[in-house]
Amino acid sequence: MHKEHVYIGVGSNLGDSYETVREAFDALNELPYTRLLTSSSLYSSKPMGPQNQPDYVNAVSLIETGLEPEELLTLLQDIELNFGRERKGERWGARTLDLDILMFGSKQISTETLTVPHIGMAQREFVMVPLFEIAQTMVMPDGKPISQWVAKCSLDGLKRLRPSN
Ligand code: 5RY
Ligand code: CA
Ligand code: CA
Repeated sequence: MHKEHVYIGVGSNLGDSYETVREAFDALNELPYTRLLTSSSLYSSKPMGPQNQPDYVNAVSLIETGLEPEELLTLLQDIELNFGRERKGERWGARTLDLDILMFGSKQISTETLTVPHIGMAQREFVMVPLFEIAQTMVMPDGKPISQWVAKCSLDGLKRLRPSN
């Protein structure tokens, strides 16, 4: 089967976010035609966008999958719902779990439901720092090495969390 490497952004800021992110890694590994290759450390991060919400726990995972992008998106949304995500209140509000497709091989996708590479990821330190941990030689969609983007990130508000086991 044809398989692609896909980077997934993981975030949580409701409930036991540390535990939720760890369990989300397991859920990714249990997707059909998919295995989890590696995950970054977990990071605590100050909210970007609306500020009146709890700090986030963020991480990035790398999976290998035979799923098509739209199939993967649907299954990621199912996982979010299984973790109790509710869609209500303001845009970009607090959530128990958020799973974003950051990169899907070298595909560029622009549909009603899915934009890949993920818009704005290069400006979000809570994406770029964990991504750099697991993909130090990645070339970004603009052709520049990831190290150049990470160097521009403001790191205040981002803390690497100590592994709990
Ligand atoms: C900006 C606006 C909206 C950045 C900006 C969003 C997370 C954004 C978050 C997360 C942290 C959101 C999307 N300028 N903050 N804010 N972690 N998601 N720290 O996962 F990301 S809402
Ligand atoms: Ca997100
Ligand atoms: Ca999302």
